[in-house]
Amino acid sequence: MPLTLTFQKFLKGLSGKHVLLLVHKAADVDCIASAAVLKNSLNDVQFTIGVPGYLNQHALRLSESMKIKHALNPVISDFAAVIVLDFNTPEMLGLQALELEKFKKPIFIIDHHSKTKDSLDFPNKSIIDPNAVSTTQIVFQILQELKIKVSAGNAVLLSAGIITDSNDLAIADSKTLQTLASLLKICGKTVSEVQAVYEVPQDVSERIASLKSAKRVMLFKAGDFLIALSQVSHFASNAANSLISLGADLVIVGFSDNNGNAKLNARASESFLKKTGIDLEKDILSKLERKFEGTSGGHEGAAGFSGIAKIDELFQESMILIEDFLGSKGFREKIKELKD
Ligand SMILES: [Mn+2]
Repeated sequence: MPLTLTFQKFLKGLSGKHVLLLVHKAADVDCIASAAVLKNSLNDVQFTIGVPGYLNQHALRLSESMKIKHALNPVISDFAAVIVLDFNTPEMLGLQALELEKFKKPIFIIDHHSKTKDSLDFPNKSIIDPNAVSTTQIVFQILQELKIKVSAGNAVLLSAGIITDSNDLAIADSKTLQTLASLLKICGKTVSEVQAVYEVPQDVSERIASLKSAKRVMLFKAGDFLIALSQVSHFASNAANSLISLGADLVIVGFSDNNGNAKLNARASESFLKKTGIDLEKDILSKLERKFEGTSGGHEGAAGFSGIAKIDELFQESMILIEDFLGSKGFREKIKELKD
């Protein structure tokens, strides 16, 4: 049975009703775009786009530039039905997981993530295709099967989901590129014109901070890993991200003022996270609290510390913790400073 028939059947009973298009926590471009396109395309149903928690910065930018209305932390039980988009485990809802698990009215899932043992399972009420690079790719297929015309605006949204979820096309296969080609033809845009719809423009002071942090970088090498430390007083998190894009594996950008108030921002690259299994918050920044007055927060790939300390002392202690961590994981090479 063509995948869309099940969806059509599901929609049939919902005409005129209030249905929630529910995306995952830290909503990304793919899920917001999928929700917006379904809302724009299926006119018989009254849709609300619901976001648990918050949108990531690209999704937020997309929702502003494409005027996508959404409700934060919607009351799930208020709706006649729920369409789950771009996830299939309740855990992806964060604090609202239980609310969905308790929801007894109809639920339909459209997703491209592989199922796990924790996946929600509704026979004949899901389209889960792990071969699709993005949920928007599945949504496009649904619209084609339902013979619903894709407007230029919807083509931009569907393309945006494909581009972001394929890691800027790095993992796009021929089918993905064929789909994208048809969508770009409809909206008459190039890939970079679609990216401009969700990319966040940085103002001049943010860019100055990033460039200064690159100029002031202290670089260390441990085997094939590069660790970068740098100091800027503002926009440290942007600066840390830009040092990662320049090729560092682990970055700590920080600053302390004359009163001894200090802040650190740490970032790790995807490949460093995968190879070492590091959790920046758990393994490094939270351990600074033992030696310095202050608090840390964050998660594996991005974390921060703020407290009372001199920046040099914070850097020094961080490097000791990093060396200990790498040593404990079998990366025994001593960290050496790279001087030019
Ligand atoms: Mn996705």
